Amino acid sequence: MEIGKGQMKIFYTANHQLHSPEFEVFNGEQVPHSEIPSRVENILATLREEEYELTPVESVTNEQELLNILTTIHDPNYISWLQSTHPTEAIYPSVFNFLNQQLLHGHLSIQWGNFCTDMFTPLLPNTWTVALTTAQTMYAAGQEILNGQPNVTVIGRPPGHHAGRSRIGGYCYLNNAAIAAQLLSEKGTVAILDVDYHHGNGTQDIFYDRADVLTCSIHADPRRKFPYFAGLENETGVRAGKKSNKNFPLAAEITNEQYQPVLEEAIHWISSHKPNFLIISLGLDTHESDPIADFKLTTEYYQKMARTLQQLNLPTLVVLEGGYSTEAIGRNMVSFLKGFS
Ligand code: Q9C
Ligand code: ZN
Repeated sequence: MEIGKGQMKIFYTANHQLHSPEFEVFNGEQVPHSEIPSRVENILATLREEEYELTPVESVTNEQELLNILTTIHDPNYISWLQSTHPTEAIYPSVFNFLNQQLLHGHLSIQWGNFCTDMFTPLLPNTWTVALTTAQTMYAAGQEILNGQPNVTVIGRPPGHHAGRSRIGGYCYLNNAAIAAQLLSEKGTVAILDVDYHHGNGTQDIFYDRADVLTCSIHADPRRKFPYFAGLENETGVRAGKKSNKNFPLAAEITNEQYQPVLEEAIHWISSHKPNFLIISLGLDTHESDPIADFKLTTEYYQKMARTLQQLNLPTLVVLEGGYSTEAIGRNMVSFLKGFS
């Protein structure tokens, strides 16, 4: 057994393939969807080759507790609509609600426009089932941390960090990191560090007025990349959450050498707030081969990234966010996991 394997418990969602979007809509055109089952299948296959022990989460065993958490971090109207709506085909929004009155009438493509922000995030017949299983997996992972397991990783889909309190998008439906953060926040201060290529706007939104969950994101500058409408340095939190959010927007083609000092600055910011728990929103779309992104991080670098994160010396929950190279994503995840010892 490799160093570190025993210290890291890995959960995955066994049913993720039931959520399989075919296309997204960009400028009126259908383009193949990037957030597809082969992402997670490639990771699981690579982890099995490397003889990691994997624990599947197959069913929802804590539905009431999950719904309590979900209606705390998300608008209860959104959660109840998602839970009770049973689309028989893929639903894409047609009109977006800009007043937030949530008049739930009309075709499902109108109703979906109450809650979503873009045409990249279709509602599919099994979206709720799969997203809720991933939520259950996050709950189980959070419980492991509370039971004293030092490091836990969740390999799941769909991702979560673009899902905000009442507006979701960017391939995300329920905010997975926020589910675990809400659970852990009952026992201490939580820091969420988002290293996905894209700004973690949903996570920022959910905790923007709270001091008990710090949020920090390193990402492509939103002046040129999704989510476009959030992610600048001057977004630092409000009310009780003043100064509890930190953003690091970066230029294109960032290399390992350019990324590392930013990561160290983020870690310094986090440690100055003395949190009790760390959640890593791990997007592997920062890799040099990613088809929708333009950073230049290498496979080897993810090991160094993980070692750097360990300097915080905190119980750590890692959750997969983006990463769209279905060839490299498994190797990149293994490299990251090897950095834990
Ligand atoms: N056709 C996450 O990484 N823009 N979401 C796609 C490419 C949306 C990314 C444009 C990117 C969303 C979790
Ligand atoms: Zn991303």
